[in-house]
Amino acid sequence: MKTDRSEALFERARKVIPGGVNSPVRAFRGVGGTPRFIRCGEGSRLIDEDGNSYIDYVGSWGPLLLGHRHPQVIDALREVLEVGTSFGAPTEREIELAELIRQAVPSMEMVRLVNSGTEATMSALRLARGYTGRELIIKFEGCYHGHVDNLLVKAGSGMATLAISDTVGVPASFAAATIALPFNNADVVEQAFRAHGSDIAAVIVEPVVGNMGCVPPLPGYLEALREITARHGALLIFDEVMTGFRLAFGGAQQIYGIRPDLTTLGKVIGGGLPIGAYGGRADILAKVAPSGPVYQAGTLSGNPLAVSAGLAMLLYLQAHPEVYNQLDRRSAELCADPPAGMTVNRAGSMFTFFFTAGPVVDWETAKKADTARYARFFHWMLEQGVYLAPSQFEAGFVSAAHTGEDITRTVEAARAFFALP
Ligand code: HOZ
Repeated sequence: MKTDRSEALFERARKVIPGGVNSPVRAFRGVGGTPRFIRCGEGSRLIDEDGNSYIDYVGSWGPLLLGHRHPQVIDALREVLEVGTSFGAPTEREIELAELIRQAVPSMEMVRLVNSGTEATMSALRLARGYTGRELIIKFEGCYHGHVDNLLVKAGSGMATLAISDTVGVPASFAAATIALPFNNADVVEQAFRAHGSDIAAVIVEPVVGNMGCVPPLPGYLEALREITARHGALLIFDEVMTGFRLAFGGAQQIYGIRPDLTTLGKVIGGGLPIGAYGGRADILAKVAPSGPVYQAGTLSGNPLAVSAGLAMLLYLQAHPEVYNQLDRRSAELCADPPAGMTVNRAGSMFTFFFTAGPVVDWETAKKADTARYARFFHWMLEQGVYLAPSQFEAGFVSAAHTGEDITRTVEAARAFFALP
């Protein structure tokens, strides 16, 4: 596979952009080699600057449920270009999107649009503190909620991939306001509340973790978080940046039947454009300025391009609920019959091939994975035209644009890797 142009671009990028990339994981540091510079995407495919075509299982890290350049999304964007790209003033479409989100995710009685998942979690934490008058936050090891100071403690995604200490650049007092506990263990949460209960503002969790690889909750775990937080007057925040509208139209909370107090959403509600949202109980959201004293703002919040693309994708999903069955079926085919020594975790169309015998239920068990072997597998798949996450500690995503043939080709490429001497 020819990669001359990607190599030249990476070299050029490194002179002006830290590490040559605008977000760490895409630099391929977890797997080595040169990141592919992408020229375009179409359906299930990415095409790089050397003209190589890949079946894409990153999907812009989740939001491209319908694949690249879905016609309905592109048409919506074209319409916006005719009327203006940013106003810094309210528009009717923002209300439509908020109403649609509330309809899909009933726990989000009120919704505030922001510009990214990071902004959404940052704002949700501030709101949780403002509402409860408490300071401590519980998060879980290996969960990643964006690059918010408080939440970089024992974080997954790029922090796990690059093994970066969680305190560099983060004031110790900020980190001290976060209690990081093992995921999927309700007893340690109970103990933390016993010790600090009246100071804990919120528990934030990815209901299905995507950022240490895909790790679903064990039966009863999310229910226990709901019960413990309610008993202690703390808020339960579901970070559904990855799972929202992906596992089901109503996200993970629909699948697991849990009503969190607050929910955060990310790029999925923009059909892949930059956007995020936080929302939840109306009495809590009433504390957000200008209704209340918890301040949060942004010129690009509710940006017409992102809102219109998101509305177009979500309306399509609402009109085509069968998409979720298709995603589930294709993902099941992709994840069937893992070879010995490998653990495949899957929740709907999120999956991870862990290079460990498993089971993988938390960060301790995820980090047992053989990352060097994952790197060899990743490069083998890339050479066969399959683009997986460039880190063992990320989830893969199937989209409605993946065909049966894409899945067959991917499975054959993976089988060939395991047949290597
Ligand atoms: N942290 C993101 C995935 N969990 C990766 C974002 C990116 O590199 O674009």
